Amino acid sequence: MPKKYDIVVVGAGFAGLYMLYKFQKARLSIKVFEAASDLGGTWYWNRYPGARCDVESMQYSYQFSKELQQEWNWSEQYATQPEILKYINYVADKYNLRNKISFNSKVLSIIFIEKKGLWKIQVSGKGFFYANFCVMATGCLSLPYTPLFKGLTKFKGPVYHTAKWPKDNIVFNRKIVGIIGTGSSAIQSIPIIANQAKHLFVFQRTPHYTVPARNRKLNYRVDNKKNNFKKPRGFGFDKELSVQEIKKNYHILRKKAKNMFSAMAFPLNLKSALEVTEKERELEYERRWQLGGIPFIGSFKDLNINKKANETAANFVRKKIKSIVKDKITANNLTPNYPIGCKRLAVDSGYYDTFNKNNVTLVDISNTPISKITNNGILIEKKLYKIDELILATGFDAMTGALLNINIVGKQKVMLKEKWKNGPVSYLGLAVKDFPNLFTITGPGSPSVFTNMIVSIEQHVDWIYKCIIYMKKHKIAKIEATSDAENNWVKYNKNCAVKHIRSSCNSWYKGSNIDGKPNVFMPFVGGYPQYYNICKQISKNKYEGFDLISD
Ligand code: N01
Repeated sequence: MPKKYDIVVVGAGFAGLYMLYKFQKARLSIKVFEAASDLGGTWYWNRYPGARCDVESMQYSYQFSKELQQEWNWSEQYATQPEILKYINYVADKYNLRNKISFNSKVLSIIFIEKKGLWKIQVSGKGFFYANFCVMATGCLSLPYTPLFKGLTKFKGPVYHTAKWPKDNIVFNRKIVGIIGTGSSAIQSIPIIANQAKHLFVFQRTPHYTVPARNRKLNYRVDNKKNNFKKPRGFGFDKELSVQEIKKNYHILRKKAKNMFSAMAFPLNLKSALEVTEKERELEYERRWQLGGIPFIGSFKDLNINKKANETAANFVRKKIKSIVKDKITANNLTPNYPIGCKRLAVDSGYYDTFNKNNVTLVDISNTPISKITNNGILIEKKLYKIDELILATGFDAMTGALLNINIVGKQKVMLKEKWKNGPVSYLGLAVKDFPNLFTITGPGSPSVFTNMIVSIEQHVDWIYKCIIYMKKHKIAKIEATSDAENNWVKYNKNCAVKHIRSSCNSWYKGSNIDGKPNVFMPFVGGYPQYYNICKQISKNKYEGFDLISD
């Protein structure tokens, strides 16, 4: 008889770990299965050169524990992948969470056994387990995507995927390197690889917008008498603000963040880009460009919802590209023609400037896709680009990939794969009809990738925790989204997306990066505060939109 747990969690990244922490004292048995050999999720796998988070470190961290928040010291405004991994490990050790995690344990299938009213979980190499509840903490960007390039397996040299980077210290000294893709991962790694490689060929299908990070060491003030916390614009965006001042006022900044669309605190201009003079507009864009990071998109309140307003910001960045990149053809090829922020805005350290280096060549493949990969290079029409090593920065099967990679079968043998064949449908991005007692942390249909992920993770875990404790207290055995609630949520999601700039171009938000994936805008784009209130109201109304089935 397989071992039975109250709760099985899939994934030991930020979400799985917090889930474990939350239920540690709940007198419920809980087990986490993780495919990797250690903690970290995204931050375990994405070890490519230059990998760091583009949400400020002091925001991209847990807030469930005041003590943890006070004792951990980040070194830079934007933390590197190794520092984030160190932080996750610190949290696991501090709260003694490791002993409930089974590593090297890939979940293959999760099947609802109606007779028993339990989920049966198959784990590679570990056998079968039963659980009352299944919580998918599988992440939004965790299944790497490798396009079906003809000849890829024939390439003689090493092939790396940014999202599955080896643990060894890979250095590209004296190598001719080809990188395919120009999304955030490529944008972060290209400047570093260009400093090492003999030559770097960047194969670009679509140019991406990116703004400078202006990353810096955080300010640990020795002289604590001065108080700069008078009118904080948000965490590290105040260069004067010391870590001590931020920590003293963490609750104010965290609250400010939760009232923002993206659950991130940064200065937001409440004027429309179209109500100010051109001079004022340019000044604001320049100020933000100098400030660095994601706040650029907060230059005016309507950049995400008004195409004309958006065009003013897009034009500013287009001009910047042309002023930085000296070669005119390269500059033109690097200049996007779609709205800014439609594909996720990237944050870089010297990206555009890298194309001024003699050892870097941008290869525009927008009209002439890669014909094939040969044993020693990349063939574009008749031209062979000879390379020693190949990097695939080709992204992820986002939002649904990791979930559908597991054979999840619900009531009456409904397969999640089948149910989502035309795109994901869910209630709140948290639950799916026909899949009772199964929750998806930051699932499609929730704000997830449009927010500071840690805030959204904590909100979902807290909600699930409250729900399970409520069920125990009221002797409820099963919770399942109703058809109506699910349909209404999907409809509402669609309506929100139509008005938003982010649904106006091809991107992984829509699944358009993957051949054959349904073109459906997946994240909820109504903003974190609205979403938070909806979830809160639903639990307050005794789980409105869910069927609750007693023991
Ligand atoms: O992936 P992407 P990513 N032939 O999908 C190209 C997060 N992230 O790993 O745009 C040629 O953005 C594709 O071209 P196109 C962040 O949310 C966060 O870079 O589809 N090219 C594109 O250029 C980010 O948005 C951080 O035309 C092909 C690239 O590959 C998300 O992860 C850091 C191709 C893929 O770009 C994904 O970023 C890094 C083909 N057949 C990532 N197929 C932080 O800082 C695809 N491409 C937190």
